[in-house]
Amino acid sequence: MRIKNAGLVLACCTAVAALAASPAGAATSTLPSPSVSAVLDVQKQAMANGAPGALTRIDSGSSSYRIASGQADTVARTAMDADRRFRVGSVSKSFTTVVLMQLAAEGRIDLEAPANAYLPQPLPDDRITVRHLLSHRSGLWDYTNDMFYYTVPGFEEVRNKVFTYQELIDLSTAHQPTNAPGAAYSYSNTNFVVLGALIENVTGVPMATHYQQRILTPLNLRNTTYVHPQTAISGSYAHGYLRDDDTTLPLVDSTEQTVSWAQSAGAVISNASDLNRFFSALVTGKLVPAAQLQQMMTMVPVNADGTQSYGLGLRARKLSCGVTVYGHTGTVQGFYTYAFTTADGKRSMTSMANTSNNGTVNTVLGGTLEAAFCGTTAKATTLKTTEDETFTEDIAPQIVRH
Ligand code: REX
Repeated sequence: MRIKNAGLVLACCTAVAALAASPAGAATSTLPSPSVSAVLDVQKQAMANGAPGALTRIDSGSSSYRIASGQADTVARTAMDADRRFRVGSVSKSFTTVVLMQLAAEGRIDLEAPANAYLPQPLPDDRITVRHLLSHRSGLWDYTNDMFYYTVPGFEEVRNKVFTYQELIDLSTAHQPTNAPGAAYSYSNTNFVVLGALIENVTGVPMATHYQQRILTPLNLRNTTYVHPQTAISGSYAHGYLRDDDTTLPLVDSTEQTVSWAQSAGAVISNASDLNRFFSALVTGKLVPAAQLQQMMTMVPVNADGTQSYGLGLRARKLSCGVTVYGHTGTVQGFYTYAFTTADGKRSMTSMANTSNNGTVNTVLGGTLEAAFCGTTAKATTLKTTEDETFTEDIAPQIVRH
């Protein structure tokens, strides 16, 4: 892969952009060319709404675009760059799904079987299947609703904690389920914590080893690690800055934490280059056999207009230019991530803003999908600036989070 760094520095402000121009004819699909200026516009808007910085990397055919704005570290005043590592949050769910689907292909796990057939300690409802967990249709309550009801106190409470899977599952099953198994989509971290417990119980092998042997080593993802419960991020990384519920208070540096509250649902560390390679490899069949991939990519709409949908550990977004992209989003304290690829894996994009608990920034950052895949600025509706107007499909309608 050829990467040319034009190293454009915006004179006006803290924004720095490093990008490679795509030569004519290099595009490998019929999509419009990515719009670097639209990406920069989104990054600027993310910063105007409170993100210290943002990064985007687009890999399109043989060309790569690396675009960054603002700061990776607000104390050292280090500029953001698109190679930095960060906590990817729920993008980890796609990694966990790959491990699970490989085990399914090996005949060791049946997606239609009750999860209880594989767990060391049974869930309260025998009807919950492995497929229900992978598609967020188990009805298991998301324990993070309580854990992070008060954002910064909730975070500080768990920041250095190490949980067993079972402790997290018990926090969930202390609540009534949100729905009967299979009856509805209700996004819940509990599902992917149960899957971690299930995979480790069936194989006797820790998730860290599965990720390494089944994904990171084969794809040579050298910037991707799963170091739970270590708290530091090694190498070149972006600091994460969590916003308090009292938005007049300063941002909290939330970089260092165990992420034990998420584990197989959200504790992977990576960078944009590796995430692009991961999703491109996934959709082109380099990680799971065709039958399993087809199941992962079979989508059910999860919002009213059908532009957002969920498969198995995989999201899809239908964009304004008609293209559907596949990947995942992530939120972990201090970091918002979008990582998506086209169905043919020929164009991939990862964006990260180094703040969280700021729905406006998360919504704005989603505009990099339009910029990267449609070459356009995001629709006005996705760039609204009040929190009330932001929407995430991840929070069940009956749940109130600060
Ligand atoms: C926990 C709250 C967010 C963070 C969460 N993260 O459930 C999972 C994830 C791992 O990535 N899910 C996202 C905190 C939604 C996804 O799939 O895209 N919020 C924050 C609060 C709110 O504490 N009171 O914003 O950092």
